[in-house]
Amino acid sequence: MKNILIALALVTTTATASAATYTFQQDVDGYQGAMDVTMYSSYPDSSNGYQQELSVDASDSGSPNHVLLRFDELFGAGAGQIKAGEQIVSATLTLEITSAGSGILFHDMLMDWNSASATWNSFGDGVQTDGIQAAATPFLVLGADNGDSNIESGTLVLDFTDALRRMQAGSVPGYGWALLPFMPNGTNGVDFYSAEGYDLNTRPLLTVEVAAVPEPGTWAMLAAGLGLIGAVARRRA
Ligand SMILES: [Ca+2]
Ligand SMILES: [Ca+2]
Repeated sequence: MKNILIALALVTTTATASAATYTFQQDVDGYQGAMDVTMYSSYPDSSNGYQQELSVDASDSGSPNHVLLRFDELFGAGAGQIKAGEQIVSATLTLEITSAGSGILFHDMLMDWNSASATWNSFGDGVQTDGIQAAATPFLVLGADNGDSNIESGTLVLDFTDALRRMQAGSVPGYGWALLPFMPNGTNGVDFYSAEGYDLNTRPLLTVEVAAVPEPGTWAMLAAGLGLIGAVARRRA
């Protein structure tokens, strides 16, 4: 009796706590929620959301570029979405770097934006890390304030676990991230494919692994099983 109950409890919790992995990449498996844009100080009113590559640079022919990147529709009840109550175990952002460069500072975006209308001038003078447009402190810093190729070309995989947990918890509004250059010496631009990249597999990719929380019924069954085990043990004692 006791062994059967333990086995039942273990099987039930293992089944509901199995991990799932969600991936979000523009136009792959029906996902349409990615958006990105480079804002050029040299073309301060020009809208560039359609470009196949993005560029973070302190000096693109003398002028800085800022990049905005976001993934919408991550959370919900749909088949490919992160469900309410699912615990984020890990998350990564994968970028396909086409030009090695100095570095990138990642800030949470706090102001809403759209890649069809975001320009250097629409943010005043590029994205401001003022705690209103974007968070004052970067949550991830790659590379250094020099002109070296600190970020190599090729596939770059970044740990975005905490970034996704902030979104799930609602401590950030979910407007994605500003990708900013080191100023003033991050003069070697980092380029990578956008959500419009010709090859779908090179577009920015968000991968989120979750562990399901056991449903209330499972907990009840587990508790009942443990209670019976306890009762059996007490009778034996
Ligand atoms: Ca874009
Ligand atoms: Ca470069």
